Amino acid sequence: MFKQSNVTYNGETFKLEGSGIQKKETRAKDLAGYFSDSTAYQALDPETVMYQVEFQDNGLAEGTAGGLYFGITHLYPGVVGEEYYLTKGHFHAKRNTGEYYFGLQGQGLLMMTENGETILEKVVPGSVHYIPGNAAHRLINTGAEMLSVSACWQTESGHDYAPPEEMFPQRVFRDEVGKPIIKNNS
Ligand code: S6P
Ligand code: ZN
Repeated sequence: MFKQSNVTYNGETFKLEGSGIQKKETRAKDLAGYFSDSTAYQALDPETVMYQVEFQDNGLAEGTAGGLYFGITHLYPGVVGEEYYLTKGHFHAKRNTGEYYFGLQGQGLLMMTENGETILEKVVPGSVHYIPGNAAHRLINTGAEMLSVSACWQTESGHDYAPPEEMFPQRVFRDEVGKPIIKNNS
């Protein structure tokens, strides 16, 4: 017999719809220590939603071997001081488990760092990104609209939120003409 999936992707809203969707919000208060300009960070309303992650609840517990998760991250546009809004970023707790990202909406960057070396890939609608299993990774919204990016990762990957300065030696700022520039952490 034919069966309908309980989750659908809506290409107009860039969101998941249906039953069995889990959502997680990350607010300004959750990002202490992540931005270089601490004065500008303190000036944010702590309840400001910076990004939302939605993913299909497929019933698998994190840590289960052999499974996959599918989700979408929606990262708001903006700057803290001159540093673009970003996701925390993480290693996978189980190293050497890769991940795919796929750009849906907006303009941004995927920052990947492995052994101190940073790669920044431009994320645009339709761009496909492979994240190697040992790379710390985060999204950065360099555009004026929401950055929405889908992701597929292993259920056994987990997340290792190491201190940001240990994961990412570089940062991305808005320059005087509104273009992204890369700076080393001092
Ligand atoms: C999970 C995948 C994404 C991120 C999401 C939020 O492996 O990489 O779903 O969890 O972009 O980022 P973060 O760093 O706060 O988990
Ligand atoms: Zn990940």
